[in-house]
Amino acid sequence: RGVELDLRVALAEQQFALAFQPFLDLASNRIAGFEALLRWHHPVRGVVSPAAFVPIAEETGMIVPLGEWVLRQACREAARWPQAFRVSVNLSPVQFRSADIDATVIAALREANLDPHRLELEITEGVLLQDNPSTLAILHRLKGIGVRIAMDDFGTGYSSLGYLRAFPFDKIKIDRAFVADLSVRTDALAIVRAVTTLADSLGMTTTAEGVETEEQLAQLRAAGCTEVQGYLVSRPVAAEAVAPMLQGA
Ligand code: G
Ligand code: G
Ligand code: NA
Ligand code: MN
Repeated sequence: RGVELDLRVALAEQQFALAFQPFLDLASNRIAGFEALLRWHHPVRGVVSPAAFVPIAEETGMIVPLGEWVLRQACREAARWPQAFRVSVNLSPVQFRSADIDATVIAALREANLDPHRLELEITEGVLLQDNPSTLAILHRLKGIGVRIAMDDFGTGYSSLGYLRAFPFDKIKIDRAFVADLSVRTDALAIVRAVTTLADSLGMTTTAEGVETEEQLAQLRAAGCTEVQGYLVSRPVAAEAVAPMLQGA
């Protein structure tokens, strides 16, 4: 397929880049880390969102080399930051199905000389849905060396509660759909409160995604969220913009 070839060429010709979006710790009001978000700087189409090409990369298997590039690049960038912030990397379920993802992660950490405690992997319940017995072993192995594991897009799937029991996540990312609903539906706040309480009792932290207004921030603070992420704090920025942002922080 044309797109698969495009992706191969793009990887070879270094058309991919990472954008970084900070998350803010609400207790200290300080940046706690950055999520790495993949961008394709297409020579004709301009900047292409991962929503447009990750599904194709998954279908064709290109997500394996592409995901490896993301891991290595994110670790390399984080190692150059002036302070030891965390870096979060999104992993596709397909990366667990093929390839030894744990070896890839460990190699990326070693190559960048990055402390494993600074790396966080964001997985969706799709990873656990595959019912692959090696998935849990891989997650436990990575957690064992200090890598943090976050459940992404929490609340959007079918049986997220079951997945929380299947693996001891360090962090739950509350999907931005719930945050968007905070101003329009009173039950959204009840749901966020329930998730933060649940996370607390399971020894996990929470990050609310897609925070755009001061009102949402105040509600999330009152609900006991650990961290927030969203346009209110910052849009995703280019790698070169991370260090200047930290100097101002
Ligand atoms: O940054 P943006 O809102 O365009 O991201 C759209 C979607 O692409 C989000 O669901 C995000 O999690 C996903 N995404 C961003 N970067 C990566 C990546 O490096 N790997 C994978 N698998 N998904 C990513
Ligand atoms: O699925 P995931 O949570 O990884 O998606 C991350 C995506 O959400 C990124 O593509 C990013 O651009 C987008 N995003 C980040 N902050 C906000 C926000 O405050 N509002 C909205 N609408 N999208 C956001
Ligand atoms: Na994510
Ligand atoms: Mn998410």
